[in-house]
Amino acid sequence: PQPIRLSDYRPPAYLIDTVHLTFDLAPNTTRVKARLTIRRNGDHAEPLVLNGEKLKPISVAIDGRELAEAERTIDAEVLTIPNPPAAFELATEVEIDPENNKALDGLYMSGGRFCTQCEAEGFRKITWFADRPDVLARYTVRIEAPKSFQRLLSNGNLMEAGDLPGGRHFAVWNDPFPKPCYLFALVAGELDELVDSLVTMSGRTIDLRIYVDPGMADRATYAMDALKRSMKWDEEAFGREYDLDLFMIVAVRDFNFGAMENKGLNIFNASLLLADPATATDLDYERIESVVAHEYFHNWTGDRITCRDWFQLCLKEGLTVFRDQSFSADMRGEAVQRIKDVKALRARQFAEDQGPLAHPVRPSSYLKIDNFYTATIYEKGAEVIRMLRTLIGPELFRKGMDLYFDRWDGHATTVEEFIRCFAEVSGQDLSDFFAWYEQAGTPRLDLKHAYDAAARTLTLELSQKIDPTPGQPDKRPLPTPVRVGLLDAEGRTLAFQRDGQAMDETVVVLKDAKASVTLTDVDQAPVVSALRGFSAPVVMTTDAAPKDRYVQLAGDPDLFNRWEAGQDLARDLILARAAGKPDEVGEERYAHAVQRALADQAADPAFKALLLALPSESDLALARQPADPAAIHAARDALRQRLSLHLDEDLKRLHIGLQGLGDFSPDAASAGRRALRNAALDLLAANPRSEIAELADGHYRAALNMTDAMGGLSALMQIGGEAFEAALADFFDRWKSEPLVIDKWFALQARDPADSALGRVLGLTAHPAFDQKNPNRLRALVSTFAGFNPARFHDPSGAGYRFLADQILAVDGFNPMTAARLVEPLGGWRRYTPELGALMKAQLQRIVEAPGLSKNVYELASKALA
Ligand code: BAL
Ligand code: ZN
Repeated sequence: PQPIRLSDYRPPAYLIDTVHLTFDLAPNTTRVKARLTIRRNGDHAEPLVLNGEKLKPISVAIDGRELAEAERTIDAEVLTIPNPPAAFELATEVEIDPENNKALDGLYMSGGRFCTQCEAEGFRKITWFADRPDVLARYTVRIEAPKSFQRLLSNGNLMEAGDLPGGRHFAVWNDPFPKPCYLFALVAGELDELVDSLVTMSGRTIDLRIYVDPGMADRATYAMDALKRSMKWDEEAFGREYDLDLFMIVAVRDFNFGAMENKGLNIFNASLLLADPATATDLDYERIESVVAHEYFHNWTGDRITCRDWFQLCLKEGLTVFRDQSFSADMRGEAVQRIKDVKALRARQFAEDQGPLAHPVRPSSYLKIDNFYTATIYEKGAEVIRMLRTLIGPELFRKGMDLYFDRWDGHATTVEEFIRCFAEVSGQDLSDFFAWYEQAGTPRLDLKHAYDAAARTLTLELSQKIDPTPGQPDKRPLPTPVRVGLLDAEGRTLAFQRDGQAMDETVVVLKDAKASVTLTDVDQAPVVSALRGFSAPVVMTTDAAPKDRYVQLAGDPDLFNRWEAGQDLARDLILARAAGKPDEVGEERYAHAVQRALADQAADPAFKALLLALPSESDLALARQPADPAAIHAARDALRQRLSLHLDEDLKRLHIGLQGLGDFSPDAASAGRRALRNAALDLLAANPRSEIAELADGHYRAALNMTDAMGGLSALMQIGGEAFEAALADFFDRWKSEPLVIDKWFALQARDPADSALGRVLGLTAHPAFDQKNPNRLRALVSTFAGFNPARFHDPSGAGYRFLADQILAVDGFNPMTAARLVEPLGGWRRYTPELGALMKAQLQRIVEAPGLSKNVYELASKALA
């Protein structure tokens, strides 16, 4: 297959101004009539070429005249009309089969309801169209269906609705805002409705509606609350007001994405919308808040201003992630949010950057754009925006955003134009900064410091290096903001001067491969607290001694670096043990330092819960190569055991002291207390004794909410044995009619590091509740196993890899987009020991050679081998 390249971009040959669609809905034989007003874009004689896949043609007419077969050609991918007029109306009719659409893009059925997913290229499976983001049109949509499909929804405002003969009804929707077709949406079916409203900053009342499975409306109240907070926040933080009179969200169970920002009609994976204390964990609440915000924020950064082409995907995604992260930080606390965001970035994006699938935030070629909804485009894309704000300052950043909204509202644009807005308002030349979008790979920064006691100066020497990535052997230095503060030996802030100005903290911008900065008026040899708040997405090494890390862990006022110091210490101890050189004295010292940090009455429980968690096995595998997952697992477990022993009394005290009282509240402070209590239990379970098994069992059985039930079950899993098996059976029995809870049951077992767990996971694929066709269920078992159970996935027999490849090949037969997202864990094969790497590679080869493979899976598996 031929790749699509950014350098080949050409403006559309034809523009489409208005779209009238009529849907006659039937599960196997939906008829779609389209009337498009089309005009030639520029002076040329090119044919009209419209995308269309899996469409059964019924008719094609221009200005009311049916075209003869010789006047148009239809193949599996396009409709071509050689000599259309300069301006005309194209009328087409096609038939489609939503019921058998198991790829879940275009129009399909979930739980007996019709729904759509058009990003990136699903609209072409609904009707012939210029399926590219730079063709913006105004849509009117008429939906007709039997009345059993109770709600008939599409984008925009409802214009008309009523009954039709034969037990049928209709609705007509109009969206006054021009949009690309990937933002089109349609939903039809029986749904309950939660209704609310919001008065905007200009005094308009917006009707808010969330549609869910019958009987589930109560579970949408948190999402509604999150929506209203998001709408207010966007007004306050970015001056953005909602535009239509109506905003709707629909929850569906079968969905490839997490959620989708269709104009005025967001469609959500039910797992990211429905919550009540009994069935959702605090993490679910947190994600719902963040994803509701993310999709809402897309109304401005995505819908009103969209991408010129799919290479610009980060223009809307990185920016919108940055916006949702900022919202979550305001809702839940900046430091805790930042730590969680950085953990996610390192786990997914850093791994991507170190493997064969590394790509720039703005890639320059692809086979299937579906494969580029990646951590690099989303999370690293957000980091790039965060650096931009650090470099030019928050006021100029806001000015640049205002200019961007003013200049590009109603248009499709590029990352260059976005950056141009900030260059204009700041007067800075940002051309070097643009390399962050074009260059793949995680920069490695090194920091050395030298203190001159006589001169009272501190010199910081910074250098950067970026390893080659596929297709990019040579790298340029990237302008990198490094936020720096100094501490004295007791961890107190040490003031200093830079360029004659007194300060507590400064941002050093490393523009070239090396930089040197001298800070003056430094009273004593300091502890350097660098890269505060993780001011750039880099891997940093320093010449700091372990004692400096202990000072930071005890009291760095930058809470990110306080946490990071603990992680650095733990990582070094685990890697030393994994390499056969355990530092027992260091381990005791670390356990003692964690104990002191836990005793800090001023610290937030959510922060303490993060301090208690050791670096993940996947993070550790990235830190030293070739990685031996079994040795890492054993070494990490050993440090957990030592911590557990050392902190035994403290953990038990926390477990009792933080017991929930009164009604459940999902707020951040209450969630933080639950997180710490469950983290304490989790660590106690690392040193299993009968009293701890009883404690975990009691915790599970007394749980009044899903967070605690999962905490108890997970602790029991670590301990294993009959109590765990009984609780697991009890959990299934209690929740078997709740699909979102049963997903958790599958995911928990997929994470079990016990020796027997691989057999259990294989067995679960034959469980009556396992359903490969449902992406949530598939991901709960298969992605969780491959991504979060390194000890068992990397089984020396290769059985874990074979299991993943079997699943990829089976799912590729009906849902290539979701199958392709399972490939990544095999992609890191070069980072592992040669024996494991060879086994992983063999499975990739088996995948690539499989007959009838989709472009999606082929692209990722073949790149992983290259
Ligand atoms: N646009 C796809 C889903 C999301 O990022 O919001
Ligand atoms: Zn998004």
